Amino acid sequence: MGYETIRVEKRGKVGLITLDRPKALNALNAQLISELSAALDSFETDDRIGCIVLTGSEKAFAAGADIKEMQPFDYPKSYMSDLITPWERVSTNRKPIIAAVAGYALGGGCELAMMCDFILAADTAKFGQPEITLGTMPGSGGTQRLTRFVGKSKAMEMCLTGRMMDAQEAERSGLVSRVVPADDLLEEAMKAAEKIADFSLPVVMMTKESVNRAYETTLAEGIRFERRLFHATFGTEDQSEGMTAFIEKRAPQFRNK
Ligand code: CO8
Repeated sequence: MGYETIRVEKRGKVGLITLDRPKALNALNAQLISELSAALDSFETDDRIGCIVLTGSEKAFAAGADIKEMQPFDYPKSYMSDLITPWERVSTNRKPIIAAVAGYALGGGCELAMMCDFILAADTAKFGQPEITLGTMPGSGGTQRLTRFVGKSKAMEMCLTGRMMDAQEAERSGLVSRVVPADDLLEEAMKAAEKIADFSLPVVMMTKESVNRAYETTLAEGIRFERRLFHATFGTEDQSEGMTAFIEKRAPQFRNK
């Protein structure tokens, strides 16, 4: 499929998606979200892909939802157009997605990064929910996910003032997993993705599902859910191979079964 707003590549077992609307700082319009959803769907169903990296440009991961597209909307149009639902394909994808963020990740851009499984940030990254400055508010999970990442006080301050946080603050407050020099961002993201893609895919997917469950349930239910999946890993050939390889002091050859 030909894409106009993203670039899509397969690099070995890693699917790489680059947001590509440079003139609009990768503002997320309906076309981009639709293309992103299609690319994610194709990687999700591709057995050869074990992990996905989502990135932007040096200047912007994404500077938010496309303000020019939204500006003429009234309430019925905003409600009926259902612009936000397609974004959910990012958070419902069953394979791991790493957001590699350099430059601005604002509004919907920050929300998009937070829908991924973890965020690797360049030292140039800037995160923020500036919707309040436009007379609106986060609409794609910002008030919910940011609060879970950084806690109420910081999330509230960011959503109410529109202040940006830099990469160091984002790491300190748990929004990003790691900060790396901007020049190394893609290489570091690819290294992490290749590592994940070399593990057992069903076990990787179960692990992702289990960590995500922590956000949606009580501790007791989450522990029970984890235990069921832990037991399920013993139904895979890969668990047998992984443990046998350890005992035989060799590298495991996972077969994704
Ligand atoms: N939408 C549309 N165009 C944008 C956006 C955007 N979010 N951000 C930047 N652009 C465009 C600019 O209009 C400009 O285009 P042009 O050259 O045609 O005027 C071009 O990108 C370059 O931008 P700037 O000249 O402003 O670049 P600067 O380096 O001076 O500034 C900033 C960079 C600080 C990032 C600045 O562009 C900015 O403040 N952008 C807007 C940030 C923002 O408010 N984001 C939140 C948007 S609202 C949102 O995300 C709601 C999400 C809810 C879910 C949505 C579901 C649809």
